[in-house]
Amino acid sequence: MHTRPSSVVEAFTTSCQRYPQKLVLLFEQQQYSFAQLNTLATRWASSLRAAGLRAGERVALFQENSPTFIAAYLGIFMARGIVVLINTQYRQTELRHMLSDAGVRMCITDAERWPELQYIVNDMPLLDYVVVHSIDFLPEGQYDALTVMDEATFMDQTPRVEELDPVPLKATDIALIGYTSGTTGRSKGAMLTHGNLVANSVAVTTAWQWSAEDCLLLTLPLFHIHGLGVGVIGSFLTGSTIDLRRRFDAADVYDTLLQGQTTMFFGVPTMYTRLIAEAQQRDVRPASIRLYVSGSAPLSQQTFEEFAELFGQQILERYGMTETIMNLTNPYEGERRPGTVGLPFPGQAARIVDMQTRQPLADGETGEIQVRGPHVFHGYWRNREATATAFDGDWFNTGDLGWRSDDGYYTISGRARELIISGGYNVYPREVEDVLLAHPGIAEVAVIGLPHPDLGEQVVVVVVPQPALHETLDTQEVIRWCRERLASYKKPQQVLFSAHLPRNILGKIQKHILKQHYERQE
Ligand code: MLC
Ligand code: AMP
Repeated sequence: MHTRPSSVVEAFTTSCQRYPQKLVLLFEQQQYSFAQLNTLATRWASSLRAAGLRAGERVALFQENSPTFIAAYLGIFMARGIVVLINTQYRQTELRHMLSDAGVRMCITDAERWPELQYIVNDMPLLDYVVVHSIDFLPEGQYDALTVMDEATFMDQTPRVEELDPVPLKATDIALIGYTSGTTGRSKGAMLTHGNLVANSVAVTTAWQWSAEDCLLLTLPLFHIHGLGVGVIGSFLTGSTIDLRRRFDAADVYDTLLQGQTTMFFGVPTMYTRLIAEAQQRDVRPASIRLYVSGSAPLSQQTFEEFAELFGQQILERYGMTETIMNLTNPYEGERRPGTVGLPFPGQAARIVDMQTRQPLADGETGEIQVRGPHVFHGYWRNREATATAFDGDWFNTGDLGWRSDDGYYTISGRARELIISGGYNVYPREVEDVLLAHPGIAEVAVIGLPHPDLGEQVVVVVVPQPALHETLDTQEVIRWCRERLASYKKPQQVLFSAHLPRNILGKIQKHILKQHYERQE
């Protein structure tokens, strides 16, 4: 038994010492051994330091999956910085909020993202460095007190160093901030420590029998804890290989599975429904791999069964969230029970409490799921109030509703907070409503989630137009308005017009009535 590393860097460098020549990362035509990735990450760290990054300062990663993402991620830790994760689809308003709330000092982005970022950089007083990679030519711009550089120039500004002299990171040091929303529209930065990430990774890799022999096909975006906190850190810890893709593509995944080097695949349910559709068009089936995992959204029994029939394997469903990384898992060796999210990972605890009394409930009774353990986050960034309400002593309130069977399997049955999960991305109705209410042609609006065959749930808006302007407001205009102001996955898939919205005697919109009404019409 090895001693537990105290940081993500120590987990990685321990594997570097053990397996220097082993491949840790495959991406398009490139491949990196542990030693090569270490050299690259160390160069990032020394360049960040040379650019003035100090311990505890925040560096945003706003880019698509690439080796640069992973090297910069490690480099920021080696330089003792804090990583801020940003969804690549975010538009100006979302970027402005997160970069200013986190007080981001540097941002590492790519050519495709840079034009969107460019709009707001001058409004971020703390931001003083932007590094753009995968760009051939950086157009000149006027940036007050801001340095914008391409990756090569940034890396060349510092002498080559093979080793940094790091003051070892402690388990209590903050590693990253992931933005997530609760009941309000404004997203909050969840702070995960190095100790949280490593402890959860030890639990996950133990439970799933993950070893240095594994090769993980990773198509999930690296700006969420599913891809990064589970996929990347688990691979560093175990000394295994990541076969990274820019993004998910069902045909490409299927072809890769047919080649036979993959041992694990992690996905959201939408990816599995698309893999089933892909299999239905193919004559050949991939051989069994060691493990298929699904999470981030509910996996339907139908998908579980169709996949088992076509691929001859049961998907292992697990449950997590940004604040706690992974919470519950179906067993690797025992029964994988469809419709459930399994049992707590080793070293972590869960329970169900009554929504009103906050007292633990008996098996079979439905209440809020609470979790406790070394994986539970440090709190919300600069938001003591939100942190205080998120905890009940040392139990974290997940905001998810569920029940436990008498043999310990948890089932998620709903959510205490308003949330739509579309293709594994969370959409908070309130945020979309706030954006739509600013439209001059909209008098009232309600955003609800309805079932969707591919995405699980879809964003649906019910609009009451301003009487004088109702003729100019159409579906296209509502979608265009959202698209300009929000990440594209938050835009409505359906726009429904209504003369009024059902409200209770206090004036609150009764969304359950709207949902029932439109679900019946589907
Ligand atoms: C993309 N689009 C979506 C969408 N993803 N719309 C609604 N919901 C989604 N999830 C839209 C884009 O905005 C775009 O619209 C169009 O679809 C094509 O974009 P794309 O990038 O080509 O989409 P696609 O490849 O089809 O993406 C689907 C997907 C992706 C399922 C591969 O959504 C995905 O990678 N999801 C994983 C999310 C994830 O990692 N979640 C983990 C969160 S952590 P347009 O109109 O602009 O063309 C967490 C904790 C835990 O939840 O337990 O893990
Ligand atoms: P996020 O805030 O983006 O980290 O999303 C976390 C939320 O995703 C959880 O609170 C759950 O509501 C949901 N979630 C994650 N995994 C599952 C799962 N296996 N089944 C149902 N919901 C899930």
